[in-house]
Amino acid sequence: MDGSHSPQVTSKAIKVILAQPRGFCAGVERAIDIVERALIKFGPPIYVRHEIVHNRHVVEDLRARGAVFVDELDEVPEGAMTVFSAHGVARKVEKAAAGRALPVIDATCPLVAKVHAEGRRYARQGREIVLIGHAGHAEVEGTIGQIDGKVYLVQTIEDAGSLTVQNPEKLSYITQTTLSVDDTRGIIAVLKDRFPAVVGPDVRDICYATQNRQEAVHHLAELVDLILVVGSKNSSNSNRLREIGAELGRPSYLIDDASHLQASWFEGIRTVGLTAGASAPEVLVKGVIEGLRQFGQLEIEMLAGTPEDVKFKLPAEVANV
Ligand code: 10D
Ligand code: SF4
Repeated sequence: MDGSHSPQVTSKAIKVILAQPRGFCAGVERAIDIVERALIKFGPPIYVRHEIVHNRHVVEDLRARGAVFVDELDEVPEGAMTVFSAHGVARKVEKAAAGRALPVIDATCPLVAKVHAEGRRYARQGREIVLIGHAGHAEVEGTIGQIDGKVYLVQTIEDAGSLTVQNPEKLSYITQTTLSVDDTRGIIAVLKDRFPAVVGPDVRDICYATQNRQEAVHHLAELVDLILVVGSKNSSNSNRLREIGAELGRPSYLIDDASHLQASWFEGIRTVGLTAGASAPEVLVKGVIEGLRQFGQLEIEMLAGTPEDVKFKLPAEVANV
């Protein structure tokens, strides 16, 4: 491909290497599909508690089509069709919806729900639970609120180093699905060192999509001078991709779309790595490629990466739309 049609093209050549896999995961595809199908089946407005996924463009697009995003259920009118976001909700939110007899479709990713179930299982075994994750994140609030019993939130190695628990012999841990695999391994190592009887899934709560996209950035960083991650500021998994690029010594930028590109980033840069978080649509990646043409003639290459064929079943309420 070349950019010979663009009047802004310079003679500089930039190689763009696309990470593989990148962009939408199966949980995000399913969550967006649920809202789209609910709009078709029930008609607007469809109320969505929290952003369905953490992507500005996805949210704006669905809003334009009749989705109404609310922070809390008390903003939902009586009887209105309500969708819970892919990040999951606390039990009290489910109960509040049931108490008001709101019709609900749950778009919680099955892999987030699996972590909820794992935490509940540990609680039934009489274990206290350490949740490794980020304070204030929707998934973390949902997971804590799905588990009866003591849950300690640990965000860093330092937190793990200073944690005190009631019974170290009955301790378990679970994790948020979108963490850095390397950081999480470090935190688990400290927990195991301090509480040898602790049980947990190692890093397997970090979902396949998160792990594959991180691995692809590791590979990308060996080949490029700079990394662009398409994703929104509040997207945990997208932030982790940018961080990994930076930790591997490559200037790395998290951008919502091509409008965020800055000319100064590309001075002296010959090779650009491009990836996208699990909530970022591919159309935005295409837009960024188009946007990059203003900085030079592009040569585009695609990395080989772990193939993904994960697909989750839709909830019964919208399965036959
Ligand atoms: O912030 P995040 O990475 O958890 O969410 P985002 O909506 O960006 O991506 C999908 C991931 C989900 C729903 C958590 F599993
Ligand atoms: Fe599910 Fe993983 Fe996607 Fe989160 S990032 S929605 S856990 S598949």
